[in-house]
Amino acid sequence: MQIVYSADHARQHGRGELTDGRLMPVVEKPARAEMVLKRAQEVGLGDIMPPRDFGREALVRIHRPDYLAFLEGAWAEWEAERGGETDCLPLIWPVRNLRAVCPTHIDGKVSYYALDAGTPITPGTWTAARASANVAMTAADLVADGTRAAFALGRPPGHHATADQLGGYCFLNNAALAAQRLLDRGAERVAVLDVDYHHGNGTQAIFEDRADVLFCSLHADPKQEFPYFLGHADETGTGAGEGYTVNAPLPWGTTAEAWMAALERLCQRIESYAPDALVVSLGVDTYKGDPISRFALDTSDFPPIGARLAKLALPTTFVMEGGYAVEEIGVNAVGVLQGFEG
Ligand code: Q9C
Ligand code: ZN
Repeated sequence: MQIVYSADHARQHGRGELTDGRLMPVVEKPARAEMVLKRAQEVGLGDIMPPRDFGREALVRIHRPDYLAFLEGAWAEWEAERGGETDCLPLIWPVRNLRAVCPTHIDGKVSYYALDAGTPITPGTWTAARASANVAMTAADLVADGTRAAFALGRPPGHHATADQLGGYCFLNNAALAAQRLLDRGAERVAVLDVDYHHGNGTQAIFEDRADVLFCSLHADPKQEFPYFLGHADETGTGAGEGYTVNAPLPWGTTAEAWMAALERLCQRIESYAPDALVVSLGVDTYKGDPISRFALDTSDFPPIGARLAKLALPTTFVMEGGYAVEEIGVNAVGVLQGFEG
C-alpha cells in the first residue's frame, strides 16, 4: 500500500488542552504519527512518499475562505496580543441566546471559529494542518490515478473540523478534502466511512446536504461522548442529501462483536450506494487501552476491520484520524491496513 507522510506534522505540538476542569498535556501529539510510521516501516507496509502542495484552491473546495484566513493569521494575532508563552485557546462561544457575529479581537475570533477548548492553535498549526491536508489529497490522487489503496499518514486529524470551525484536535477536514479531490478527479459518488471512536461531526456537516457523498459513521453515542451535539441515529441528511448520512451510535463499553455487527450494516449500505471510491476516516481510539475513550476493541480486532473493508472492492483512501494509546497506535492502525491487504 502506498503511504503518504510529511514530517511537518510535528509542527503541531500543543502545550495544553482544557479537559476535566484543568489544563492538561495534549494527547494529540507528534509521537502518534511517528509510531504509526515506525510500525509501517517495520512490517514493510509500502513505499512512503511526500505530499504535493495543492494550495489554497483545493482547501476552499471544502473550507470557507474567512476561516482559512483566520487559521493562517491566528497565531500572529495571539502572539501580538499576549506574547508566545501560551497556546491560543477559546473561552466563550456564540451559543443559545447569543449572536454568531464574528468579532475582530483574537479572543472573540478564536471562539467564533472553534467548537471546543481542547484544540490549541500553536506557532506551527497552520503549517502542520496544511501538510496533513496535502497528505490526504495526495493519497486521494494516487487512488484517482489507479492505485488500489493509499494511506494518508497525517496529523493533526480532521474529522471534527467543519467548513469554518476547528475542534476535537482538528483544523482542516482531511477526509472531506480527500473525498472532494476524488470527485474533482472524476468520481461520481464517494463513500466516507468513519470508524474513529468519536463521531465525525465535521465531515457530516460538510456533506449532509449532498447526495454525491455518502457519510457513514460508527462511534460512541453522543449522549455520552464528545462531540455530544451531533452523531445521533436520526440524523439522515438534509435536502438533496436526505438518506446519505448514516450514524451508528454505540454505548460505552462496546465490544468487538457489537462493533463489527454495526460495521457490517454500514458496509451493506455502502454496497447499495455503489460508490466509485471509498475514503476511510481511520481512527483507532476504539482500542480498549485508549486513554480518552471507552470502547473495548483489542489489537487482534483491527485486522478483521481491514479485511471487511477490502471485501467492498473499492479504490480506497485511508486517512489517519484519532488514537491516543501511543504505544499501540502503530500496531493497531497498521493492523487495519495489513488486514485490508490480506
Ligand atoms: N477528556 C479525534 O479523535 N476531547 N478527536 C476529549 C477528554 C475531544 C478526539 C476530552 C476528543 C477529540 C480526532
Ligand atoms: Zn476520535
